[in-house]
Amino acid sequence: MAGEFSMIGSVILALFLAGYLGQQYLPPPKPRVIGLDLGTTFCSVGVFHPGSGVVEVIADEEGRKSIPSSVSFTNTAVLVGHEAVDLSDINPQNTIYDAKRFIGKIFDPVILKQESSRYPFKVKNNNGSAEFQISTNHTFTVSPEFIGSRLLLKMRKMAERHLQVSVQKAVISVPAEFDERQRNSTIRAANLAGLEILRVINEPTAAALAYGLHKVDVFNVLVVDLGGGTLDVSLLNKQGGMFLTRAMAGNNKLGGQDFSQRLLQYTIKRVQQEFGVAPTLKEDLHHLRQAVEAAKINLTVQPSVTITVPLYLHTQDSSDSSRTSPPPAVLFKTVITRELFQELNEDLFQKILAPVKTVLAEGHLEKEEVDEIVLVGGSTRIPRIRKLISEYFGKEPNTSVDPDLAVVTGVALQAGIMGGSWPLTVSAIEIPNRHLRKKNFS
Ligand SMILES: *[C@@H]1O[C@H](CO)[C@@H](O)[C@H](O)[C@H]1NC(C)=O
Ligand SMILES: *[C@@H]1O[C@H](CO)[C@@H](O)[C@H](O)[C@H]1NC(C)=O
Ligand SMILES: *[C@@H]1O[C@H](CO)[C@@H](O)[C@H](O)[C@H]1NC(C)=O
Ligand SMILES: *[C@@H]1O[C@H](CO)[C@@H](O)[C@H](O)[C@H]1NC(C)=O
Ligand SMILES: CC(=O)N[C@H]1CO[C@H](CO)[C@@H](O)[C@@H]1O
Repeated sequence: MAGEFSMIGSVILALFLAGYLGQQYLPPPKPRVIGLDLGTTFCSVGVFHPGSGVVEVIADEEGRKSIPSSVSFTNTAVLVGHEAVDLSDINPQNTIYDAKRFIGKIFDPVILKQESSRYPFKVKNNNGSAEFQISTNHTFTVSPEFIGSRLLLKMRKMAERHLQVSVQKAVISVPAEFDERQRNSTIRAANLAGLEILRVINEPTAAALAYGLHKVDVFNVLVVDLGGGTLDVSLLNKQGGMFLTRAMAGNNKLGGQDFSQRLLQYTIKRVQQEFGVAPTLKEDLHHLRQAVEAAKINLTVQPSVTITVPLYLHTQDSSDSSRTSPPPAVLFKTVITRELFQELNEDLFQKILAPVKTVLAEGHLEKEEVDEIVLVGGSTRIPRIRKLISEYFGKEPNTSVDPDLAVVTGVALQAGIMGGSWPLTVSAIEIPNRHLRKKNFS
């Protein structure tokens, strides 16, 4: 009898060993849950690889890890991301962007009208909800959820192509200020893209996860998220492995677009000084805008850049239609230094500190009590902005993760946790709190 038992024991031991060795030598399972960052201006998708513990942000066919949050409708197709942006100049009324500003929100009719006036496409009021009117060879309306679903579908496809498995589950991030309705609408957008959402997490929490702050000994974390058009500042408390949002403040009308706009105004003035005529042609303004945008990005790593833009500048001879379009009339060339860029924007940069001070006051914290500062969003690459924040706190912010990918990196980690991927055992839940409101400075 004893022999029989020990034989069963050996078999169990052998099976156990085989399982253990198998785990060591078999390829690790593929991620089944993806992490989605559906941003106002860009979206990304990431996964956590079980086994290696590596977070991978998935690139498109061209190697780009962020997709512009734009969807363009033509007679024959619905284009998404970069392809939609390429059409924004020739098909502006049917190229929708910034849909996240409208998703799940009930608007006062006057406010919605004001908001709509900022866009080249038509925003309609459907009993308080925003809808976009599309006019291709027929006229129809689409919801912000529908726009979101096309973006999410594109990211799902990118993940499936890359992983070579079908994906049906995801974790998604939303701004901390999103209410239940906005969260539900975001989930609906994902459902329309064939995705089940296992968890919705706040963007600042995701950024903190990206820095591994759930694993280290910190208590107060300040997250500054400065994107293309909005600033969000959040104060998080970590209690155990969990993050609690203590306070939020921001500015819905401050971001990279404003800094570019200042530079554009400056170049327009320079063109007028040099050639005696202001650039008013659409093409000229488009090329100046592109040059200024590139210069702004370059100035984050270089002390100065030279921009060179061919301009037509002809405005008076539009009556003479017999001539075919002439070559550009002049070559505008100018040097832009980092100092100049800073001078042009210093008052805007200073505005960043107002919501920072507000969240500290609301959280009853002195600035010295902030343990870590996390920077998120492309505009936090601007050296002057980093300096402003580090001087205010007297310590360096956490910047080692690409600020454009910090949120998606954290969401992918959470997706790994939800997918039960070894070796992640930490639970980084966040405590939702309904009564918090974001203070806005715009
Ligand atoms: C719109 O035009 C495309 C081709 O130009 C055609 O395939 C499509 O059926 C048209 N749709 C409507 C509603 O007319
Ligand atoms: C409009 O919204 C209100 C409340 O938000 C609701 O009671 C009403 O039924 C809605 N009307 C339509 C036509 O959807
Ligand atoms: C959001 O969705 C949940 C679950 O489907 C539902 O119980 C809740 O009433 C919804 N809330 C709003 C504001 O739509
Ligand atoms: C931007 O910087 C890169 C090098 O970092 C350089 O190759 C490129 O020409 C620069 N672009 C402009 C517009 O100055
Ligand atoms: C300035 C800086 O890099 N601070 C922190 C960033 O986050 C990690 C935690 O992952 C800390 O160890 C760093 O000190």
